[in-house]
Amino acid sequence: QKLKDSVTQEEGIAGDLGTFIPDSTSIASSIKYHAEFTPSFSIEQFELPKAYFATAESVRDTLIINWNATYDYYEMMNVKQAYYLSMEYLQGRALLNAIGNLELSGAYAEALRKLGHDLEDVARQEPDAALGNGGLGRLASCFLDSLATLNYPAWGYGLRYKYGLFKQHITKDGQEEVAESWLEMGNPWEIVRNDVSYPVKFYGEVTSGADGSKQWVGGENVVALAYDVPIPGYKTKTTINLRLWSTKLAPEEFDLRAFNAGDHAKAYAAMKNAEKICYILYPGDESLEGKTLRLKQQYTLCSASLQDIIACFERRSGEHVKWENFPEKVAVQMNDTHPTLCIPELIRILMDVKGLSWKEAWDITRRTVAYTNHTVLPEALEKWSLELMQELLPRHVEIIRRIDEELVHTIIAEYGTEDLDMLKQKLKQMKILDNVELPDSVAELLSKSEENSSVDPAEEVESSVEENKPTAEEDESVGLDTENKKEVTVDEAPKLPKVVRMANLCVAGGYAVNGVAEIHSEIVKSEVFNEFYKLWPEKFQNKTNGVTPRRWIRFCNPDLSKIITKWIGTEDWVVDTEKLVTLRKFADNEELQSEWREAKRRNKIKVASFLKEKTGYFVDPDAMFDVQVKRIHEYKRQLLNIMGIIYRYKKMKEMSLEERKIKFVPRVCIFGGKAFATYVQAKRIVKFITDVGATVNHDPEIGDLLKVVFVPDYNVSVAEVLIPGSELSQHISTAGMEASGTSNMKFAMNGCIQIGTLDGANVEIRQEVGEDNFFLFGAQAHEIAGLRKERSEGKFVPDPRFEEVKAFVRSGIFGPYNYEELMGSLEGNEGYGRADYFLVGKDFPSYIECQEKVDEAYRDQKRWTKMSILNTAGSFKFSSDRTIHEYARDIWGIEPVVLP
Ligand code: 4GP
Repeated sequence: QKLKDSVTQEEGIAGDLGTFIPDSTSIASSIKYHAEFTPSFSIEQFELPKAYFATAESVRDTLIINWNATYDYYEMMNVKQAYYLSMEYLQGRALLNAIGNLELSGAYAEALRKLGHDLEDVARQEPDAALGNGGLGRLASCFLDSLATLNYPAWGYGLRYKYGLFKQHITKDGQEEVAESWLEMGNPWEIVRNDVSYPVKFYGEVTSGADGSKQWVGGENVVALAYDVPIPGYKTKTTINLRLWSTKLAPEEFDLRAFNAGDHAKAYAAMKNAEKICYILYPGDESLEGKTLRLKQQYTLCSASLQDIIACFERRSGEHVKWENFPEKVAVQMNDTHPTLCIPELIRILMDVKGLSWKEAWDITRRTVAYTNHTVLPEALEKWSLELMQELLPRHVEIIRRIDEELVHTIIAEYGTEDLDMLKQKLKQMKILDNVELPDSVAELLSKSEENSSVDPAEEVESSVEENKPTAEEDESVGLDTENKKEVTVDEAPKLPKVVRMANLCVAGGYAVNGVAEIHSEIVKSEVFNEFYKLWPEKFQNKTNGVTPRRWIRFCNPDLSKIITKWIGTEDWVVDTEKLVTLRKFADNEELQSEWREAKRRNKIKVASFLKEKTGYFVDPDAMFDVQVKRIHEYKRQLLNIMGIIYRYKKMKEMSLEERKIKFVPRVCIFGGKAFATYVQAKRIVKFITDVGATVNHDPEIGDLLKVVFVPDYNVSVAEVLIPGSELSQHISTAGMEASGTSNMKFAMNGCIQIGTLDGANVEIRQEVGEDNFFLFGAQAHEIAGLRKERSEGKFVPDPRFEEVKAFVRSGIFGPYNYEELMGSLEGNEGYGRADYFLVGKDFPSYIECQEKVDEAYRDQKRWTKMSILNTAGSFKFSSDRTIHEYARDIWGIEPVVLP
């Protein structure tokens, strides 16, 4: 209070800091204060980097006040709280978002002007916090914004990677990865909590007490230290917490003796060994060391977070801790399978530390933990080597074996033993431990039928999506994570490795399992986890993704926001997106249309100057801006897009100038996205796109009729520039493969019209914006398996236009690089072996025909603008506020708590 009083007097702020609303004068003085006491900059200067830091620190002061108030209130009310565990958060920049949410943008702009700076220039100094790869990481960040805005008691937990997602440089050889050291200059948004740390153990052994209790002892011990990032809600005092763990050596583990004896390297190695856990997001895990590190990361997140959650529960419970009430106070959401170790870790703590029985601990866990699946790609469902896990986490493996045994008994109880073949199939598909001997009692029972059985027990039977995926022989590049696809040659994997199937553990241990769009949730039920769905239909849910309308319209597109507010008559749409529907009735209004087009044009001019700065290419703001930005992945089919562009280019070249102008609308085709460093095919695609750009953009015959630009280092901040200035956006994945997509939602909100397949959330977007306002093409999800079969039987006849494009590429027009691997992959040549698994050739004709319809619609600007308005109007469903309300209601059982 003393401190508060002194600050209050200093700054001339009267009364309670919590309700004080700063004006530009007090803000300017706070920025000046921080500029003076910001230790990392020289005193005399007040250049942009320093201005950014001082500004951020002054914002942080306000956040801390609200954050403390939120924390204290939750502590006092002891309400049920949700905890979102995610290995990824793609936060992007925080400054404009924070002051926007605090409704202080104007005051900050004014204060900085007084100090000689422009707010936008200052904001651009901030590095993106890219603690994630793509979709699921950005979703987590949108969720935090919605949770705070809607006053839900909830926290996020993650890891504080020293290096975020790599920076992408585009060179003449394609993509080059460079470490992203986002913490280099310090991070004004985090608060290190030296008083919040937990021990995390690896290796060691399990000992049994006389009473049967277990202790995990010895091994390697590190400390997880909390760094807190306050997350402000929009127009509310609620400021929740994102707690990121960083690891270090426990002080008592420092080998002073070795150091003093001159073995500095030994003492240093132990320190680095602890710290390296949080060095980078997605360490390469081709090597055993890499795999070990990744598993250590996952366990660190789970162990530290659960110890913290449990400590909070005990503290709030007071003297009488009733463990059976734990699920009434705590909901833990696992963002994909990466935090699966939460399940055995919660059981371990409850049993070994708190002394509960197996039955109690298992029951509590099954009522506490829920799981979101983000991908149907079978190669992305994590499997960990049992051997590695046994070594690193011996106690957890005991627990997992027990869960698996319970599961086996549940399956036997459900299906009986009459049809043993069927039972074996079920076990093979559902067991958590794969290729691991069954418990003795079960093995005996099943061995009776061995001779009659058609199932070879040694045969690897995967989940029922197996038939949809390339076999190991066809697919030389089966990787691990969807966004992180990497190439692994088949013979690197031992024949039938004993593995822990993390997704099966999630389904068995979680009380809810959800997909992220309607079609995806159906596939989850009917394919990915079909057997589990039959066993526990009540667990399965859909939660269609959403994005925060604050960052993704209100702040990134102020021009359009003003127009929306003017026509709707209120700014409430920022928290109540259903109000956007009102725009529908004005879609034909000429005045709105012209304002709408002007706003779009201003945003396009910003994009054009951004492209000039980043790539050197000049583009015409009057051309159509056609954008595909997302991770580079074969299933997302950037290859289809670029093949379509090449077709367009070739046709243009075959025509006279006049014909060309009549037939084609001028287009700027913009790509952006990162390829995982070891995903060779994705990197070839990047190189290919940039080479096509180099040829087309310098072709004097073509001029402004067609430009192809690859924006380097696509990230959240780049998206904030590109999306408002886009007109057509491409979401063209092979149907059934994109779980949801979230950029499709951002584009729709910003009035971009989509060209897309019936995949992921596209299906729902099309429903909401109306069929006439969505360019649909391509095969549907239910047709894909048949089409692949047709291909493999050699029955597929490619469209001559597709053949023409491939031949054109092979003619060498795009330079000396060998595109044979790419073109071959579309044909299934021996050696490249994918037989166009993603059906680029199949969808090509309908894609280019659909693109002709796009040109036609664009020529009629009234029609186009109407479609654009109707996209924004129809995007109301895709606010993450809606999604979070659904999670809160259907999965977590939490209620909003509004601070007094
Ligand atoms: C992504 C999915 O690929 C994307 O469709 C979805 O919108 C997003 O999650 C959020 O649910 N998956 C990943 C991943 O990011 O690593 O599997």
